[in-house]
Amino acid sequence: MIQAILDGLMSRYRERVPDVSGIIQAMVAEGIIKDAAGIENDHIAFRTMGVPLLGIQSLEKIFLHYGYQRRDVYHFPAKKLDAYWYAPPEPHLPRIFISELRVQDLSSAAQAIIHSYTGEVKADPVTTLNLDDAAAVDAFLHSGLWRTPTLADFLALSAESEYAAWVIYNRYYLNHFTISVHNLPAGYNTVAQFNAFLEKHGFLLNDAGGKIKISPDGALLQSATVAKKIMATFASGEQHEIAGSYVEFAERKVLPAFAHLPADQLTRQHRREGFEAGNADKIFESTYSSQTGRK
Ligand code: OOG
Ligand code: NI
Repeated sequence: MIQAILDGLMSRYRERVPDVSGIIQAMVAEGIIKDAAGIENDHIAFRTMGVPLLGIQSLEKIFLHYGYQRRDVYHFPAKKLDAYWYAPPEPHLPRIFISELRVQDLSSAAQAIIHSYTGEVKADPVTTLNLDDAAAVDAFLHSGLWRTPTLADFLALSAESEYAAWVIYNRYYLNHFTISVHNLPAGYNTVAQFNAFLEKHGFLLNDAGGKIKISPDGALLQSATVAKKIMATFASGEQHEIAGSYVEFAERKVLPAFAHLPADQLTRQHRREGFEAGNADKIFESTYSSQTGRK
């Protein structure tokens, strides 16, 4: 069951990212929702290493197996990333966004560090998984694909690609889930209003390119918290604080063709779909030190 896999991802993520429970509690306390079940999850996101046996082509097999469909590709030349989004088989399930580091575009020193870890993977690990066994898939998503990195390797990668360093330590841990704001009660159903609510409660928002990331068509608005630091234990026991995961917020406006529909008839298909490279480019920075180092 895809639901069991998604639940497993969300439970690990809630444990690692205190902002998740913090935001849900603040929403309940303010009367925005009755409980966590009142939140619509717009999408979840993963990061991967773009090497032959791993990357998007490997991880996506899990979700394709469960009926997700690959949609648009996005390129991030400056960050050396590519990404796809996947449409869910049923409208109550979250979309999925999977990005991949263009490892071959890094310096030879950084590539050598990455390959020293990813080289431990001798076959595409998803091809040997029984994808119908949700418990096996859950265990796979939360187990090491390669040995625990050294702090020196982590820091060397960070200097060149903070994304690379994030993945070498965090692997397939959920990078974020996304609260859909457009179906929330009036007063909270725009990203601008929801951001004001979050800041009133002390949550720190990613301000790269502005706190609200807006697609050129004006119909997809996104914001995100800044990832909190987690204490990471590296090889031989060294401890160092690194960026964990974050929470995102999305507002999808009703498409002009459906503007006449009454609010209670609106469903996902009437709203702006997909993602936006310009928005995503800034959202990635929620785990970058330019954001995590802010006060
Ligand atoms: C993903 C950033 C992009 C979106 O919704 O456009 C994104 C990441 O930080 O890995 O989440
Ligand atoms: Ni996102």
